[in-house]
Amino acid sequence: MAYETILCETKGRVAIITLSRPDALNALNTQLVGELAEALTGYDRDDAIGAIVITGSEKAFAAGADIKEMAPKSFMDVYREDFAANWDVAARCRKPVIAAVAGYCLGGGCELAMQCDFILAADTAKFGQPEITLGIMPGIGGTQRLTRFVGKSKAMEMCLTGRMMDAEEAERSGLVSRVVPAADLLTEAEKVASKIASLSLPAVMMTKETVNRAYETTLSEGILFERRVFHSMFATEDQKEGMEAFSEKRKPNFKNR
Ligand code: CO8
Repeated sequence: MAYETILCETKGRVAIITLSRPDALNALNTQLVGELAEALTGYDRDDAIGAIVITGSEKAFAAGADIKEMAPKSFMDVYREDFAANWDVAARCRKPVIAAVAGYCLGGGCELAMQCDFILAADTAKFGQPEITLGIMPGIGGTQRLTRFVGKSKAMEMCLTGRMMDAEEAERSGLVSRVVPAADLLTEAEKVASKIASLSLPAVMMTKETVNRAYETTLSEGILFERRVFHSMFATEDQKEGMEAFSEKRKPNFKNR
């Protein structure tokens, strides 16, 4: 499938989607989000893919939603079309999605990265929710997800002032899993994605679903959900294979069943 605003490639069982609107620092517009949704849905359905990486350029993961596209819209326009209602494209993916972030990761770009399962940051990454400086606020989950990641104080300061957080502060605050030198970002992202993609896909998907449950429910309900899913894993061939391989001191040969 030929896209105009993203580039797609696969390496083994890893799919890599690169946001590509270089003239607009990868700002998210309707076309880009549509193409991203289509690519992600395709990879989610593709048995040959075990993990997905979303990345941008050296200068920007994405500098936000496209301000020029949004500027002329009226309240009635955004309300009637329910603008951005389906922009939770990465959050909807059932396979693991890793954001590999270098440079600006702002507004809708930061919200997209936070929809991913974890963020790997280059030491050049800068995170922020600058919408307030445009007279608006985050609109695709930023007020909610950022607060869960970094706590109220930091989230409030960032959303109310537009202050950017550098990679080191983002790691210290729990927004990103790791910071790596910019030159190694993609290699590291591919490495971690291919590690995940080498494991049992049903176990990976069930684990992702269960960790995400922690954001939606109480501790006791979450633990019950975890136990039910854990029990169900004993119905998979991969559980038998994984445990037999351990006993036989060999590498497991997962069949993703
Ligand atoms: N939208 C459109 N174009 C953009 C955007 C953007 N978000 N960001 C950068 N660009 C364009 C610039 O206009 C410029 O284009 P041109 O060369 O044609 O003038 C080009 O990209 C390069 O940008 P700069 O020249 O500004 O590059 P600098 O290195 O000088 O600055 C910055 C980089 C600091 C990142 C700067 O570009 C900037 O401040 N960008 C805007 C950041 C921002 O405010 N982001 C938030 C956008 S609002 C948002 O994300 C809302 C999400 C919720 C939407 C859903 C609502 C329901």
